Amino acid sequence: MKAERLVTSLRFPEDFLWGSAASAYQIEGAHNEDGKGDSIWDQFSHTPGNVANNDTGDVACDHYHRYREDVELMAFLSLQAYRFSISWPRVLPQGKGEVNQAGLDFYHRLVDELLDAGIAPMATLYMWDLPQTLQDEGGWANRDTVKNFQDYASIVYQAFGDRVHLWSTINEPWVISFGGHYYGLLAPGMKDAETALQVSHHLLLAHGQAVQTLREMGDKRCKIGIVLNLTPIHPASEGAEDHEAASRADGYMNRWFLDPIFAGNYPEDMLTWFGDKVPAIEPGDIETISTGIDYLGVNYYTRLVVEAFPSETLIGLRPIPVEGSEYTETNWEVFPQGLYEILIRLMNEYQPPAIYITENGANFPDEADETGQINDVKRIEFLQDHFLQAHRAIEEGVPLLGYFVWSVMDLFEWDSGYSHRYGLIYVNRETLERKVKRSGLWYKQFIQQQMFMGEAQ
Ligand code: GCO
Repeated sequence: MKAERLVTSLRFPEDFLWGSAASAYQIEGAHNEDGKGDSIWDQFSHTPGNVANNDTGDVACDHYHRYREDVELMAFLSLQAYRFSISWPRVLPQGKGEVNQAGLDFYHRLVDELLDAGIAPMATLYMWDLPQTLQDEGGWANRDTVKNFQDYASIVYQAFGDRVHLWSTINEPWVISFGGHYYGLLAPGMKDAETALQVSHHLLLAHGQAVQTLREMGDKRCKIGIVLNLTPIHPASEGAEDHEAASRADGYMNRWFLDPIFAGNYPEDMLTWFGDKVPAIEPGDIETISTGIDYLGVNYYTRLVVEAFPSETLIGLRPIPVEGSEYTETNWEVFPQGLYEILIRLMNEYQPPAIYITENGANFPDEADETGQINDVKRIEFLQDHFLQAHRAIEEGVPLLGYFVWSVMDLFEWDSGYSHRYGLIYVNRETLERKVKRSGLWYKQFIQQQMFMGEAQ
């Protein structure tokens, strides 16, 4: 590693929470066991051509059966918190109506195991796996799904609210809306801009209602927030058109979600830009969406540099590669200072009461060395560079309370299947055997010392 990265005196606040994350469909497997219903991801991945190598999450990391071993590994890594998601169709196979006790029981076992290991659970209610039965009725484009989500949320709070004190409602509404309903790359694989915008509104509404429901049912210890993927956007040139494009991209990816949550309105410039595609918004919706949250979860991976591109019909721009920059396998630019930029901006423009980095990580090709160790030095550098930026932001007053590295283990990476590895723990795809990578060992040492330990020391 480069010498300047070996900072040894950098301390984070005492009670800062260091964790790692994963999600139900990406690791659990057991896709049709113990009464679980199909989700849109079961259907999508079973349709040939949607996922690289036609991989599916049928088995994934088999975490459903191996959760004990996995929690042991998390404890070995000294994780203080673990962020996971609950599979809605495991709890409610039809999306509504009858509860599947066996599904709830899995999460009871997982939560108890985590607590026994001294690891704080952070549960996400929705990380993309809508029950297929609800998709058949229109999915998130149908306003009834909001009510069904609220019912599902109450069942889950009732079951776990005594032991899980950190909750998030919806994970990455931008990706669900546009990745799933406009670009068609993710489940349910639709390509319709109006539907995507309607979905975005319903997701935000579902979020607001789920916050209110938790508050009403409430164990006072519970903290609740939403998780947004936020992306700093920079113009490709000094030209006015590229500047406008960058501002539009920011409106589309960041402000479309931040403004209603924190300021109680959709951004004017985007309402004008989307024109007659703007979704149906009923009286009272915005008030619900802007119900106060306890924290904002930020998933940060990269920035985008964009140029005006009028033939792109929804937003009129396209991202361009940056010469000289390093890229991950996903083709995302490595840009640690973007994390600082986004955190400072949140503090200045939106004042969230608290922030967690709910995801940050990278996929690089992981190769074992001659002794069989997975020597993922690039991942260590990536994390260390991002931790430094988080630290800078804390020093400037950003109320950052914790950091979840994505991901705890190699997992099903959505449309890329198993071809992309993000884990601190390596998963052998043939045997499903786990092996802690060098980054995992580095993170363990970092958490224990709460400061950077240069590897060379
Ligand atoms: C999410 C993300 C993760 C991805 C990660 C790497 O839903 O929060 O999409 O599931 O695995 O962002 O691409």
